[in-house]
Amino acid sequence: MLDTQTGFRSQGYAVFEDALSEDELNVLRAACQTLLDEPIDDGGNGRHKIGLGAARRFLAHRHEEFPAVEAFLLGPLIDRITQGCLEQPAMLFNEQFVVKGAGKGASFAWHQDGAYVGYDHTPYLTVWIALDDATEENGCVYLLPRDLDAKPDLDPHEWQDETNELNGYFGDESGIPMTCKAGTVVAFSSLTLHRSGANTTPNPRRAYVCQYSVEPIKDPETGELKRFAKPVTG
Ligand SMILES: O=C(O)CCC(=O)C(=O)O
Repeated sequence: MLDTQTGFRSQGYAVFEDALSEDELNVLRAACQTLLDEPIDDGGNGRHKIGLGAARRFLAHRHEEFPAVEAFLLGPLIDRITQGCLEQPAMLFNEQFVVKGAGKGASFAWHQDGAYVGYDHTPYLTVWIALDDATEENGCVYLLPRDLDAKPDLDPHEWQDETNELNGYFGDESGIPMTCKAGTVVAFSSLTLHRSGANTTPNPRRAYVCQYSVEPIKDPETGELKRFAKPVTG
């Protein structure tokens, strides 16, 4: 099952096909639906305003309300994936569902996740989990492979007011489409450039994005902890 971590440092990502059980998928889908049923909140209160109404919803930082989600986030599958990629114990730093609305789901521009942190930090791991089959039609993620040892830094990003997002790549590459079945994990570094397409299908495209660091991520000026620092217990 966990087959491709060997290339993680040289490629900047690894794919774990069919990684989640049906039960794990259902736990995440149920939590996602509960949050989707709430009124839309496009961000703010210390979060980036990256939502775009029903077209691109980020349902963030609510795992403590769902004990089974928290158990998953800190459990054995995540332990294997994070140890495989980071080669050391990890802690939960951040989590959010990302839902592209049916028929109108917005794309998401090229970025490195670390560009959203706002200050120097040790690169971390994003664990992107498909809750639906991901296709080019419904807004899958596209990656630019990156040798993490050769290119260990953040690239310049520009904030785009019209689309509520950072853009960190201005070249011609369209990236490798991470088309996959629901239950697949695409794990990539916070240095790996990625984007996602629009959802033109009649069904929503749901994903769960959880992020793992090797140390607490703190504002170097204030010492304030960003998000979470919960050890993965396995
Ligand atoms: O799920 C997606 O469409 C991409 C999400 C993403 O790039 C992110 O949360 O950094």
